[in-house]
Parts: sequence; C-alpha cells; structure tokens
Amino acid sequence: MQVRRAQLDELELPLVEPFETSFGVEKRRRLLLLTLRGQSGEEGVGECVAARDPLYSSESVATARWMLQEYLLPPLLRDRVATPADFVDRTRALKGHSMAKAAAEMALWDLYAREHGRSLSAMLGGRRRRVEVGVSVGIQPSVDALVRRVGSYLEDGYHRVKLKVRPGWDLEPVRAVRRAYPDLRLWVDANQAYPPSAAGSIARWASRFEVEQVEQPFAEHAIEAHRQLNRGGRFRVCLDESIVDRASLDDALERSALSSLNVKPGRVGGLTVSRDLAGAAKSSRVPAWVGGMLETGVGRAHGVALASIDSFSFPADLSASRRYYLSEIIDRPFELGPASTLEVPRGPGIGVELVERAVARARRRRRTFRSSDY
Ligand code: OSB
Ligand code: MG
Repeated sequence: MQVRRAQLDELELPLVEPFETSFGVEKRRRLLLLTLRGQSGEEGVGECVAARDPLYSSESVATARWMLQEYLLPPLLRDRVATPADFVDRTRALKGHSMAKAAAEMALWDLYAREHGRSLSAMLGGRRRRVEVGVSVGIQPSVDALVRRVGSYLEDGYHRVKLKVRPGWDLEPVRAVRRAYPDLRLWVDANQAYPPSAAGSIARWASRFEVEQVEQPFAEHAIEAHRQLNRGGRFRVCLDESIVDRASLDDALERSALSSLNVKPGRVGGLTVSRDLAGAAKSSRVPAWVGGMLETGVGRAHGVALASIDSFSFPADLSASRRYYLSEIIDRPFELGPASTLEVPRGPGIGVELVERAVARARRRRRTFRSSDY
C-alpha cells in the first residue's frame, strides 16, 4: 500500500447525555478522524479514541494530533507498507502513543480491506454475522435515576449492563440495580478509582450482589492488588488500562491478575495487536471482549469487525449509535438487533461510509498531508 494523501479532521460531537466516570464528565466528544487515500484512489478511515483531556490515559487529542503529524504520517506518505501489521512493526520503536498509532493502523486496515474488495471482518478472520453487545452506564445524579436508566436500556434490548462505579457510588447503586433486576448480567468498571485497601469492601458488595466482573478497580500498575482480588473467585477481575501491549498481558496472565480482558484497539495500538491479545487470553482460558471509548460509527465499525473474531467470547461495550450520538457521521448507524447484538457490516472495508455533510458540521479543524510534500 502507498498512501498518497492523509486528512486529519478534528470533530466535536455532542453526546445524547453526559457520560460520567470516576475520572470526569464528558458532554461533547472531541476526536480525530484520519482518512488515508491509497494509490488505488480507495480511502480508509480510522478514529482516534484519545479524548480532549488526558484522564483515561496519558494521551489526548492534542498529543495524538502531534504524534500523527510529526512521526506517524510522514513515513506513511513516503514509504510503502505491505500490510497494517507491517506498519505496526515499523512504528514499534516509537514509545507509547498507542491511540495515535491505532488511528493510523485502523485507517490502514480499512484501506487494505477495500483494496482487496473484502470486509474488514473477513480480512481479520472474523466469522460471526452478529456480535453480542452490552451497554456501559455512566454515574447518574441519583440511584433512582440510575435504576430508570438501566430499565430503559433493558427495554431497548440490552442483555448486559456495566455500571461505572467509584468510592461513594458503588454499594447503594449496585444494590438498587440488583434488587430491581434480579437476573441481570451485571458488570462494574471503576477506572482505577480505588486504593488497594478497598479490596475487602469491593469483594463484599460484588459477591453479595452477584456482580459478574469488576473492571480495573485499582491503578494501572497495581497488578499485585488485582491479583489479590482475583483470588477470591466469586466474581471476575477484568483489566482494561493495565493492559497496553502483549508484554503487559503476558505478565498479568502469568500472575493470574485477571479473569476477563477488555480489549480496546485504541489502547493497544490497533487491530493487529488486539487480535493477538484476544488469542493469548483465550489460550489462557481468560474471556476477552471488545471495549469502547464512546466512538462514532467509524470506531464502532472497527470494533464490531474485531468482535466478529472467534477469540472474543464476552459481550462488547459497543452499543447502538443512538445510545451515544443524536446524529451519526456514518450512513448506516448501528442499531440493536435480536438477542442484544449488532450486525457485522459485510460491505468492503468497515462496511459503512462517512456522511460528508455530517462530518463537515462537526469539524473544528482539518489538515491535509500529501505524499508530494515529503
Ligand atoms: O473504561 O471502558 C472504559 C468510555 C470512555 C473511557 C473509558 C471507558 C468507557 C466506557 C464506554 O466504558 C464504553 C462504550 O463506548 O460504550
Ligand atoms: Mg474500562
């Protein structure tokens, strides 16, 4: 593949409602969209999941834009890459900046699949036509509001719910949701909000209210604390932020620090590594599932294609488009189908197209890079 032109758009899209986690509230998603045009004239698009501020991880829209324009796009416009995996190999020496790398890697995957006239799912080796999904529910103004919110998602058809928790928003909301919905498949995610000393109390409420898994309760580097919590066995311990590459996964698996793995392509540098991580987890009998970062339809389409691979076995954090945004930037917004699933697009590449007018409306800035400039 030879990239001839790269277009980097910064968008701002209002969320249908604010999304609150232990690290902050997001009302409008700021994001980068990268469009790569190949020699063939085909285009591939990738979404960067870095948020406006570096709260989930050290990356932000500004660091990702800088990394792309200084280090990732120039070689891509100068030299050919054989495959998306080849791009991963060539950029391995550059430390960190996984979200910036992932945006380029995923745009390359879309381009690669389109140049082969095949769907991204098929190119990745995915076999499912539909993928099972759940919904991630932010911290709400009150426990009553949370129970109503969960109720409306169950009415929509979601079979699995993940509650965002933090110290002071855990036992009561989890108890109330469990009382209202005794059979619900219930997960929680703390985004590193607890000190290791909270392990005893987390284990008590998680067991008592039959929480199936607790995601990333402790700090990114607190593998030992996660290992300790994972010894109880009444619920799974899921890692998200702690797993940034194959080495960190192998170490955590070796130490039995996890019993579920959230795989976000943005966090680990793209789809090539995501597929490898899910395979490694499966070999250790740890279920993997595709996580989300409030993506638009572009990142959602990449996530759905990834989730169509057999190595993923738990429901993804990839909900219907309208759970996130009033207006989508793709032509065929994702809708929830039977049995809490999203359909895997079957057209070339990610199988959905950008709606140029919607992108233009959301665009805050654009920069174009051409191979002739390098
Ligand atoms: O930790 O999984 C997370 C959103 C933003 C940042 C971190 C996380 C999340 C989610 C949302 O839980 C999942 C989704 O996109 O539906
Ligand atoms: Mg998480």
